Amino acid sequence: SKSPVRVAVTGAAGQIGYSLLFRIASGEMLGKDQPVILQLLDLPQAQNACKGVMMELEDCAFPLLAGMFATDDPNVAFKDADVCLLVGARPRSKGMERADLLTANGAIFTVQGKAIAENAKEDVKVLVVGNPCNTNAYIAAAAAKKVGRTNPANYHGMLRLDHNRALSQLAAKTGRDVASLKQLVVWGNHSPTMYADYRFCTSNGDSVKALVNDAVWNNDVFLPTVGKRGAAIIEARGLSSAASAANAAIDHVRDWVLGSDEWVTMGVPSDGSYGIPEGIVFGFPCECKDGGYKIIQGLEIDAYSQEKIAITLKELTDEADAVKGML
Ligand code: NAX
Repeated sequence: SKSPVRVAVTGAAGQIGYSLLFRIASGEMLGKDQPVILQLLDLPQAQNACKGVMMELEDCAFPLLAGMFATDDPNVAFKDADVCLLVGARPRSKGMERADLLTANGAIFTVQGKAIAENAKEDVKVLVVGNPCNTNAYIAAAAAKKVGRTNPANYHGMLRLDHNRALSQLAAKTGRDVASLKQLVVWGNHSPTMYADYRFCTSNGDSVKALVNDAVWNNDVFLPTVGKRGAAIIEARGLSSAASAANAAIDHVRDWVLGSDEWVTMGVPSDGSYGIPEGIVFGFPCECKDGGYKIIQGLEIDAYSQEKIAITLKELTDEADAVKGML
């Protein structure tokens, strides 16, 4: 049988953690034949809650769960990790400015990026879920780069929830099965500025753009619905998206590790593709194979798309500027 893979999860006592850990332990992320060891990181005041989560994990008697521990020390949590899911982050409190939020998270993700680079496996795969996830991933990658060892291209931000949200909206609009929809892209930042782009999307060989055939719906309904979905969930549920965010994290890592025949949207450090400045963590269409990923090249960017991409990019370069002093 396979030797266990070490998965570190931060913010393990939080609501996304509660939806995530059980699915990882049951094999939904890395495969039904892949044992896992869970390495949970959370703040000192959340250690008791982590204990409770571990008791429940025990009580599931998952055959694939080969071990687990909880800690408040990033150096311990990331030790020999193969996959790191960075879910814990500083939420925006009342009256907190965006700049304060960025620096508060900058402090967390410089520490964690360094701890990962110093302790995890050299080929570690890192997915940042905690918001602002693109810039947090950018910060972690920058901190990791100073240490060396790990691959800066393996520090990702999560755009998959936006991708999945867009897929469901398109399935409802076209009346097609969600599974039939291929080649969707969500460009940019995990924020309301993201640009979900179905110009290349097909359903059983038919163009989804032609099926929709409604530029007003695209601009006035589809993009705002996907972009503001997080806020709509908070409004309805009284809590932010958790199970769907955990599901998206599992999708992202599963496709990255096990490969995917389809395009998937990943927030990855730009290599300069599509004119996005190098290093900016940006939603791109990607192909995953042999444990790696490649940005799909050569897609035509029309004037409307150029404008949308410029808006979401501007937000990210502003965020990068705001944290420059910390890197
Ligand atoms: P919760 O507040 O339920 O849980 C967060 C957990 O993180 C808490 O247990 C807290 O103690 C812990 N934590 C805080 N700082 C930490 C640190 N420095 N090290 C380790 N643990 C730390 O939040 P939850 O609903 O689970 O959301 C977690 C994060 O995901 C938030 O930043 C949220 O904004 C973000 N989201 C990202 C999404 C995405 O698509 N990228 C969608 C869902 C979600 O909004």
